[in-house]
Amino acid sequence: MSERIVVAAALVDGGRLLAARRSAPADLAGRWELPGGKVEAGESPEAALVRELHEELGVAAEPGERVPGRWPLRAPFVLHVWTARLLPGSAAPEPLEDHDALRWLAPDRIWDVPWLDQDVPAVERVIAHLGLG
Ligand code: 523
Repeated sequence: MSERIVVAAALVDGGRLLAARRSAPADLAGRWELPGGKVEAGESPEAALVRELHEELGVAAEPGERVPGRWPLRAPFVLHVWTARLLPGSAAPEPLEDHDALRWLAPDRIWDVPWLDQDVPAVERVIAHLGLG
């Protein structure tokens, strides 16, 4: 089966990184992730990122650049990460779907939350890429 990309956002505002706590499915609930979702057929990763952030968090966001790396999820999914920022005038993020809590993490707080196992190496790469911390 061919690979399917899940895009996730390193959404940064004022030097803090947004983390979202999953509310479903049961095996992922309570763990924290970089918010995002599956790229649909015919959709660019950037468009998927903007769509997912709008659906899940109610924000208007702009993708930046791809954070180098790819992290395998349950087959056939592979996680790709993009930087993103809120557009001027965007609503503040709210946990509308899939999440039940959000936190803006300052660099010295990033490891305070229990990230999904598969997000840990991605978050490490985000920190290095953005020079956070
Ligand atoms: N992950 C993951 N980390 C991460 C994301 C955004 C997603 O491990 N940062 C995993 C969780 C799911 C799969 O990727 O197993 C798909 O993510 P999901 O459920 O957020 O994708 P959606 O929102 O596109 O899913 P549905 O619309 O519910 O099909």
